[in-house]
Amino acid sequence: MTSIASRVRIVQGDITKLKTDAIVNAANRSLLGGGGVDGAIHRAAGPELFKECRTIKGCKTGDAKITHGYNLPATWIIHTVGPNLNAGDDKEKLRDAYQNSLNLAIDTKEIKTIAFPCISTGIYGYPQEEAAHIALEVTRKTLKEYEILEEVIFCVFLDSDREIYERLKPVYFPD
Ligand code: AR6
Repeated sequence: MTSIASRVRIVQGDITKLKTDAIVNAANRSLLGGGGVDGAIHRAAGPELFKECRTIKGCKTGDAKITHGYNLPATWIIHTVGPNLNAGDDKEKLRDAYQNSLNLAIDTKEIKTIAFPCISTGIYGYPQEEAAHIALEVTRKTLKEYEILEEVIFCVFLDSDREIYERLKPVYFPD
């Protein structure tokens, strides 16, 4: 069996360029688009994504919903809603957002590679390092349990997040 550490990768840049089976969107409860990574994903995927999102009727904080990727190189988009700390949401919902996104990927059977942005750490105001601990911990537990997931990518955008993930990855995933 391949080691768990070899199934985790940190990539810095624009998540809309990644050719994974699925990318995760840090959306809001309406699922109708917004700023940040959500805006970038809707722009890159094209108007068909908005049409499909309209049929879903939203997503609760901590839940995850799946759509096609349309014009993206990724086949699927898993939309999740992290807690908005600026609105007083429960911090624990970030764990749910990661876990439910991974569960949905596993349930679809055909998703073997998935990329996450740093959910909630932009407009929603979650402290970056604390969020990274949650992302890495949930991912470690899930990769141990489900071999079907071949690769989880943490797609960091900011230099500060790259530094955090590169420092913490060996703590959670020693070679
Ligand atoms: N690729 C990867 N990461 C990105 C990209 C990109 N193209 N663009 C920004 N990021 P945010 P949130 C990073 O604010 O805090 C939206 O309006 C960004 O630097 O996008 O969960 C939604 O509709 C940061 O590290 O998401 C919601 O209303 C991370 O993505 C709200 O923002 C998350 O920042 C969600 O806020």
